[in-house]
Amino acid sequence: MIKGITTIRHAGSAKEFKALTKLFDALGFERGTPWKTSRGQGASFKAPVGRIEFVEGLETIHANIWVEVTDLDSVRESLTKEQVKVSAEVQQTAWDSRFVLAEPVKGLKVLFWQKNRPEQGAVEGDLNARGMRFGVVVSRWNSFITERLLQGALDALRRSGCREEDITVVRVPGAFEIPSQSRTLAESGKYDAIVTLGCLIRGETTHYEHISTEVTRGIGQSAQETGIPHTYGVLTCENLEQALDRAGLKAGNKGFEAAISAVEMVSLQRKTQARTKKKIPNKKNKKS
Ligand code: DLZ
Repeated sequence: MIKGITTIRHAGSAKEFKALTKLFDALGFERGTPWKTSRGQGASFKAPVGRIEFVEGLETIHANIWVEVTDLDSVRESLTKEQVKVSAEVQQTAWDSRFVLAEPVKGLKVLFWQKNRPEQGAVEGDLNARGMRFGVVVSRWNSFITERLLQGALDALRRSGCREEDITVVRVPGAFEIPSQSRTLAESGKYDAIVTLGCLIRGETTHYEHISTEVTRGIGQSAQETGIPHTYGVLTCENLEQALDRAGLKAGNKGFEAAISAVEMVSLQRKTQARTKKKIPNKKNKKS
């Protein structure tokens, strides 16, 4: 019976509405369908998990909007970048978490919190693409399909907070040319990840097996040898119908998925690199 939960806040003015939507866009929230009438406007933001919680007792609530995050420190940085007022700095709670309290517009407080010990202690990438740079290599062969993959990929990057100027789209003739261009972009050092998009259709492609094997191997090799994450949005299909399904109809859009995976991989790469970085011994403290 129950379909979802929406918590609604009045932004106050159009200026404050703009400030709130700008912040939530920057944090990588997925947008819902907006509305605008002569009486006003609404902007909705989706989260992977929603819940409503009633509280009783002495616990301080701080804000009516609580957003659970996986990387509180990045959120704190975004608040500074977005020049959002922070009413209470990052602090520990009595219930094994940390929070920061923001006031994006006067009188409207948003509490961001993170569990100190996330489930299973796994290292995971986030989906906030702000400040990340992407190379997108897309083939023109079967452009009817690959242009849809490209639209899906761009949509995913923008929704994740990536700026237009941080995305470079490179078009190549066919899938066979994807690996070499991907490698050129990866080696340039200008991109955090490469998204590859193409479409091979068995029934219409001579040497289908050879081309698809070579493309997959080439993209994998470029990723391994450059250390830059590459994600795979190259469709290998039996027929046009299957390709259409994977380019935005029944089976989602593989371009969107490849781009989202790229965002996650960049974030993950940064986290694992930070964890595995060798500590440089401090000479001053070294006993001779
Ligand atoms: C030649 C060819 C064929 C037959 N089929 C496809 C296809 O289904 N999808 C695709 O992306 N590219 C195809 N190509 C083109 C090759 O990938 C390559 O661009 C050309 O052989 C030039 O090197």
